[in-house]
Amino acid sequence: MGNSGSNSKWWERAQKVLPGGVNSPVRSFNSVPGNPVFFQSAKGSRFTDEEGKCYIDWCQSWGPMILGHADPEVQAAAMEAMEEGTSFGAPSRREVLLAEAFLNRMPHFEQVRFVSSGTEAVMSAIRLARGFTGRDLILKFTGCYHGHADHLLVDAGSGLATFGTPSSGGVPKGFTDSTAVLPLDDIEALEAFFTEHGNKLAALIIEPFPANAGLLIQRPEFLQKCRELTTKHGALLVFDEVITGFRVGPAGAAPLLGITPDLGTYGKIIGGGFPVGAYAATREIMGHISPLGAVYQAGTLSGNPVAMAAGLATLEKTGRPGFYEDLERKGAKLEAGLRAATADTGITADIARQGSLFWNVFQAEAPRSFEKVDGSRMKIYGRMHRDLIDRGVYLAPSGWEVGFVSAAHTDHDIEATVAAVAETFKSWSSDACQT
Ligand code: KE4
Repeated sequence: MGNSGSNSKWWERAQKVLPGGVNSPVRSFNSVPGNPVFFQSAKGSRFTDEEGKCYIDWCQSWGPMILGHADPEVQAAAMEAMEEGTSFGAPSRREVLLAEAFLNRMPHFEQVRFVSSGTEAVMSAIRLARGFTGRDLILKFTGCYHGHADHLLVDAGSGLATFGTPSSGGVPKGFTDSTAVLPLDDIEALEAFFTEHGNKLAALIIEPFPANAGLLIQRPEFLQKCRELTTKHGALLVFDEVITGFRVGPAGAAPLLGITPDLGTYGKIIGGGFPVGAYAATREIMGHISPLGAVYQAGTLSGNPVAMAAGLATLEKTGRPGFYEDLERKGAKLEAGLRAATADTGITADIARQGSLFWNVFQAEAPRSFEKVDGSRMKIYGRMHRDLIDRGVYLAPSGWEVGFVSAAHTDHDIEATVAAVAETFKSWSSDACQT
């Protein structure tokens, strides 16, 4: 298809016309050796690059492709919708159908609004929480990523709550003055924060399974404390489920944890590979969003009919009996294989996993907070990433990101991946950089 050329040729051209050669920074291979491979096409668990080389893909477009790439039913649904037009800027039945399918899976919510990205979903949910409570302050956690809205691009030291200082250029200090940041997995710090600031807090936002600084699985009691303290102080609890929604279970993390958030944000899977984000809450809270209420939010391509069709086909297929059980079986098989491949190699490593989300971490025990992630070990991840690319296995090009098992991954894919990892580690044990 097209003049394929080589990865390096496309990379050279890309850097001339796209900042950093990419349309999203994490694709740039900045934190792993080598340069990006250019995807030419993808199908199921695999993709082919511009040089015709095939890879087993465990990044899966960062989460949307839970069915695998180019799922035939999703493709057909999108094509069918396309034949009826691609964008109306007016209500269409598919928006209602996806909203109904979404809410059927989320009994704790009564209404949903579709937007075009996870960032937009989170930005809108925070604005809604502030409008609903009449308060400005929001609380996030170090290591949690909620998209690139200015007030959420905030970082902070660990330990005590600090008021956010922008962790991105171009964000005025004032934009983050109302964003507080705490470390994950620290109940004392959380309680101290609420004692001092609880009655000023509009919302606490958290990824229920933080998956943007590795997979930092939280203790249930920490998440329960977030729910208890937000309720006590009249603040809203926002679960950012852009990754976990429809990923870690039929309805995502909330029902799995037995915690009902006030607002949820979604993306990735609900678009089936097309740009879709969403936020959901009770009718009471959603009643504050325009055109019903004073909180404004809009979008030209929100509820795009083709994207709705792809999302609907994806939700329908993931709703079939045994879908998540099969994902769990494959996730467990991959985890067991990776652990076996590491055993007796002298390499210090662990695997964090929640269903079909997994993280290879070169530490003795997968940490629960950003502060406990040993960044110096990411170079080992980078070495593994490079060696696996050479062996036709593609992981996320950053040790801070997680891997995704899809329904399209086969036992053979898992066995081939485990064999490639074992071969890689064995090749290491013969050289001085034992890790
Ligand atoms: P998008 O705007 O990228 O659709 O969603 C932002 C977002 C919000 N919340 C969570 C929990 C997220 O993980 C994300 C986006 N995730 C990253 C990968 N870790 C997207 C990949 C990228 O930035 O290119």
